Amino acid sequence: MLSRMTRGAFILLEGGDRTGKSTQCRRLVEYLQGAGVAAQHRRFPGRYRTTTIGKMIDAYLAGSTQLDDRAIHLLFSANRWEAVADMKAALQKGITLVVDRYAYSGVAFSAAKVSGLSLHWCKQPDIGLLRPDLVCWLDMPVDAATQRGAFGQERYERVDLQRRVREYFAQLREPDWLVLDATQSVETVHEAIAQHAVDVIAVCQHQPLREDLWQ
Ligand code: Z5A
Ligand code: MG
Repeated sequence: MLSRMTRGAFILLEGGDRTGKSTQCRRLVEYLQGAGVAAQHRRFPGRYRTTTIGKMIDAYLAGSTQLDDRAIHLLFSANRWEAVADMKAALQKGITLVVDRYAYSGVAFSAAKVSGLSLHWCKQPDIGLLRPDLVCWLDMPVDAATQRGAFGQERYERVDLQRRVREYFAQLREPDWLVLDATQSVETVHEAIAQHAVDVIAVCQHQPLREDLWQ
């Protein structure tokens, strides 16, 4: 009997600063690999910081360069588009991708600036990107998140901006998102994510990739 190639799932962790996204991504990849599931961690801008666009984003976040708000928004989006081929190849090989931030961060951070970029405008460049199979929103009050470590010198590490980012995540939230109380312990949050991830991996393995974000 012919065995049909199965694809991996695109699992996204989103949320404000210090909500535990990177901790949970690492924990989920470790758990899935331990269970025999091929899984890899990707980050935005993260892994894709080695590209020319990624380096421009890094310099901007560090404050060493200035850019128009629309220009940096488009660079963050371009950084996702330049990753699409790599992400699709991995998913089609059956590798589940656990992704740390994506277009929702892109829109929430740009819209939260005082420059008045609308949600509608911010979404446009990411339309048609790969759509995640599962979005986990790690949500918690900003004051509690800052107690996990004072903000450093990076451009967006300010309490007022982070509060607005949280409001924009609430506006972007879709009915099928898994919303998690990120004040809970690492293990409690992990168990909820892992259970949903396993279900999603099973359901989407024979489904085509979804290339219709916000369409
Ligand atoms: N940005 C953008 O503007 N546009 C875009 O399109 C994209 C991003 C993609 C860089 O992000 C910036 O880019 C970000 C948004 C913007 N700006 N800001 N600010 P980043 O992803 O590189 O940010 P980061 O440096 O990884 O930090 P983070 O994301 O804020 O942290 P986190 O990953 O959510 O948390 P963590 O590192 O896992 O945990 C933080 C601490 O809390 C750590 O000490 C943990 O041990 C602790 N922790 C974690 N979980 C728990 C629980 N459950 N209880 C107690 N303590 C915990
Ligand atoms: Mg992180």
